[in-house]
Amino acid sequence: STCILIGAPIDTGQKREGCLMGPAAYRVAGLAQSLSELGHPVIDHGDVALAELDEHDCPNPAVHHLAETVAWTKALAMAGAAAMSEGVPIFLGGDHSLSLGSVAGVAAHAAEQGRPLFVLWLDAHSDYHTPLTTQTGNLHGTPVAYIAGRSGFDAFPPFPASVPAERICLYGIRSVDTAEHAGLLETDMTICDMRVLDERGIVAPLREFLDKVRAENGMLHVSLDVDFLDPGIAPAVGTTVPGGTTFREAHLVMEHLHESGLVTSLDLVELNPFLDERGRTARLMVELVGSLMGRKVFDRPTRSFG
Ligand code: DIR
Ligand code: MN
Ligand code: MN
Ligand code: MN
Repeated sequence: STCILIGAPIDTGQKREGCLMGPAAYRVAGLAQSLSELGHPVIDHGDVALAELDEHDCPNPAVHHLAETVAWTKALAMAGAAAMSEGVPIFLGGDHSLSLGSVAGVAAHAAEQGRPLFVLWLDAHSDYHTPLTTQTGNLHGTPVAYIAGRSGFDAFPPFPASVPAERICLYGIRSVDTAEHAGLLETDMTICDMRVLDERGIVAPLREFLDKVRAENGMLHVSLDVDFLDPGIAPAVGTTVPGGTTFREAHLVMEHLHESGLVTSLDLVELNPFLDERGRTARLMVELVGSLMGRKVFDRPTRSFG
């Protein structure tokens, strides 16, 4: 399938600078070439630019960069919806606030097609805050709530077609704030936290979710946060959490996603190249996208990881 690269150099969803270099790092790490080698045509739309900002107030004084985040959400939703009719959009972040927009665009497209959208959230965090519950004020911690149709997003465009919680799967989580936890307990979201994956293995719960997507002829959006991976293999992220997925677990997830044939869009988020070790994390992410797009272990060319 044709891969549509959409750069989203956004770093206002959290407080550490550097994520805005993410799209450039993926390009330098050879994402487009890797996809071409696998036989996928690649169209790189370059980086999305922001239109001017509108003023927005938020009752929660902790929230910062609300106007920027709303503007990014609108711009990325437009770019995402358009890219869905060209191929498989791959959003190059940028912090995870980009998913407020990417998934909104994808959801609008799915609704137009009359197909249910499913979301697989590969992350250490549940990102289920609203602008009213967040204590850090970092809006990268909110996209799952927006996608699921939680209230508190008054400054944002109404989410096009909320994704019912049963169609969202949080995978690999191991850091959940109190307010998120309370909110999640009221939903039917599929929550495969790290304990579940330790006990059941990385494949079985994923297969169950993919079976649901297939049974409903769904579209599948995958949101891959760098901190899904263990910090030992992926240090270039602002919010490392110990106990993440290993190199092979992460590749295995990607390989199963490829074999499912279900993935229709992808976010790559939270890479902070300023924290990287000679592009090590960026290259790992590019390798993971390779597995998601069809590279087999047996075909894998010899490559060194720094
Ligand atoms: C954290 C979110 N729970 C917060 N952290 C994230 O700031 O609300 N890190 N999403 O990737
Ligand atoms: Mn800032
Ligand atoms: Mn996240
Ligand atoms: Mn995270």
